[in-house]
Amino acid sequence: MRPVVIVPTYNERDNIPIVVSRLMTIPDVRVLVVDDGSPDGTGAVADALAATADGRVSVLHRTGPRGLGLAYIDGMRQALAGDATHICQMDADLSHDPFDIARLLAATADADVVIGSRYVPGGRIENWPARRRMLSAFANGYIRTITGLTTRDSTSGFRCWRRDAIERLPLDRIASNGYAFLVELIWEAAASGGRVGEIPITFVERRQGASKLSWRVVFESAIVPWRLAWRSLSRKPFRATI
Ligand SMILES: Nc1nc2c(ncn2[C@@H]2O[C@H](COP(=O)(O)OP(=O)(O)O)[C@@H](O)[C@H]2O)c(=O)[nH]1
Ligand SMILES: [Mg+2]
Repeated sequence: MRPVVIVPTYNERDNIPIVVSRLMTIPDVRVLVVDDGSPDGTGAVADALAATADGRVSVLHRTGPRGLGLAYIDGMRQALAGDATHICQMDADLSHDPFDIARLLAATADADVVIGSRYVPGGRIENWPARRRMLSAFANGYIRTITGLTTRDSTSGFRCWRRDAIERLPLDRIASNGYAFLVELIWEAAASGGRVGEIPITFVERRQGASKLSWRVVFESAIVPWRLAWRSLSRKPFRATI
């Protein structure tokens, strides 16, 4: 296995050294930090980590428009240009336990993508206020109802993919830029017949830095499931023959 863990960062200066040093304890793991010109200097901190990591850490400095989805697409393209056999996604704020990467990778033996899930038996959330829990639970129910996805945690940013599953994704056609990107990607994987697995994780709310969840991003997340529902209708075979 030659896994690459993509870690998108925006103002994560205090968190990224801890995340990277924990990931380095997992054999064979390489890290790709994708920074969007963080004003707090996260990019330079990541460069310093890369300089002392024996080639296991690299940094992609994005200069285009900021966005979680755009950062991941550029990161995935860069990982695919190398020899990665598995590509993982993980937040930089220590909400995702780097040590869980080993479990996610092992589970890709039976799935094309494995989600670290808060909403399967054994999954947990620590330190989230009631309104954030409600928003997340509502969002996942909303997504399942509208799109027909059966995944319990489609908004989780903690996942490992087999390389071929990422190669099959239409990365140049992904429309969403914010957190809805995570949903769109899982939907595309499932719609093309991919096997989506979920294993329980404990998600711990960040202690350092601030969430980037904004009303613009929430609004996009409300719209995208309807677009995906439309996409699934327009892809049905009976439509294609008209
Ligand atoms: N490169 C990049 N990373 C981002 C952007 N927005 C959020 N992130 C990162 O995505 C991860 C999740 O964001 P976070 O604000 O913690 O979201 P929350 O956990 O849903 O509150 C963190 O590692 C952020 O630094 C962005 O526009 N560009
Ligand atoms: Mg977070």
